[in-house]
This record gives sequence, C-alpha cells and structure tokens, in this order.
Amino acid sequence: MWARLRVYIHPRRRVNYHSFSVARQLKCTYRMPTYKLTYFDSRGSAEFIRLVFAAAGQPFEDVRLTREEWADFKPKAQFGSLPALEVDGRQFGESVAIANYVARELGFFGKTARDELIINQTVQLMQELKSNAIPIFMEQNEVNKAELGKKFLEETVPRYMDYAKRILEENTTGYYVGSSLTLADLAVYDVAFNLEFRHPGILDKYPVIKAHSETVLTNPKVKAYVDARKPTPL
Ligand SMILES: N[C@@H](CCC(=O)N[C@@H](CS)C(=O)NCC(=O)O)C(=O)O
Repeated sequence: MWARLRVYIHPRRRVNYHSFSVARQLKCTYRMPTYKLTYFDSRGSAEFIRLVFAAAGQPFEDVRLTREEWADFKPKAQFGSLPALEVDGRQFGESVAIANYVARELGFFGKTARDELIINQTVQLMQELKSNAIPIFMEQNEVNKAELGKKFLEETVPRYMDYAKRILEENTTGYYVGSSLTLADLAVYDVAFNLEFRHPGILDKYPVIKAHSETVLTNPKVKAYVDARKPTPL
C-alpha cells in the first residue's frame, strides 16, 4: 500500500490524476491546480492541448488573444511565442511539452514509459507534419505557394498519414496505445480534422485514419467539445 503511494504521490506534486483518487480514498484534502491556456483565436498549436482538457472534463481558462493583445503579451511570454500555459500562476511554453504535461496530469499519457514513447513519437510526427505546412502559409508568391501546397498534399501528407496508420495498426485496439484514449489519439485526430477541414476528401485514401477519428469522437466529452467549439478557419 505505502509502496504504491510513494509511486503515485510525488512529493513535489500538489495533485495529479493518480494522487487525486488516492487522496480521496485517504480523505486527504487536495486542490486541483488552475490552468490558463493562452493562444490565438484559432485551433492551431493549442488545439491538441484543449482536446486533452476536454477529454478529461478539466476546466481551464481558454484565453484567445487578438493580434493587438499579442503584441502586448509577447514580451511577457516565456519564449516569445504561444501557446503558453499557466499552472497556478506560473507560466510554461512549448506546445508539446505543455500537451505532454497536461496529458500526464490528467491521465491521457499511457501507463508505462513505453506507452509514453509511442505517444511522444506519434505527437512529434504530427508536429513535423504541421511544421511542413508553415512555409506554405508564409510564402507570398502565389506560384511558389501553389507549388509548395501541391508538394505538401501529394508527398508530405501521404508520408505522414502512412506513419500514423502504421503506428495505429501496430496496436490492434483502434487506439494508439492500450485500449483507451491518449494524447496520441487526440494529436492525430486534430491533424486529421484540419486536413479534412481544409481539403475535404483528402483522407478518403486513409479509411483507417478516418475510422480512428470516429473512434475518438465516441468519447462523449471530446464529441461535446468538438461540436460546441468556436469555428475558426485555422
Ligand atoms: N515550438 C513552439 C513554436 C511556437 C510558435 O511558433 N508559435 C506561434 C503560433 S503557432 C507564435 O507564437 N507566433 C507568433 C510570434 O512568434 O510572434 C511550440 O510548439 O510551442
């Protein structure tokens, strides 16, 4: 019993998903941290973090800055960029680090170090896919933009969707890790949503990825969040 407690309640952690239930069993007092996520008024790099909060039913302050507000906030942002997460008033940066932390705290980061490895590699692959799209948005010349867009759709997307499919099929449960939702599922869902949103039909060649998105949406909290979220172009 006490050996388990030492595993679950890290001395420097005030509360986490595991210590929450243990503390309740022991009738200890506990306090959930307050979370404030700052980003722009878009899904962008913050949405997979919002999806973890949604899946957990964890309230968080969803701050969406205008460009003018961002100019004021930028010098105060830890690394001069967004998203930024404040946990009990302390600010942290880097989207993947934030997503990993929130997922771990709220129980969406698997059970073992190997699970974490699979989740992390999946998340990082999705990040790579997203970062391949950035030059297209930045390109001002329309001819070059079209060329970059074509290469992205014809080469980059198939390459990364094949990776996503392969990892998913290595597990046989319909989820990336174990038999329940983790950050890996939410990260792939987020990318799949954005691809279909911008290029309807693009995932028709990837029925496995489309079916996976449906699986993610069988989670009632995720479905309710996605149905109610503010529609934004990005
Ligand atoms: N590696 C960082 C990149 C952060 C980043 O470039 N964020 C963009 C928005 S997606 C940003 O803050 N752009 C505004 C700026 O740099 O002024 C992360 O993943 O959080």
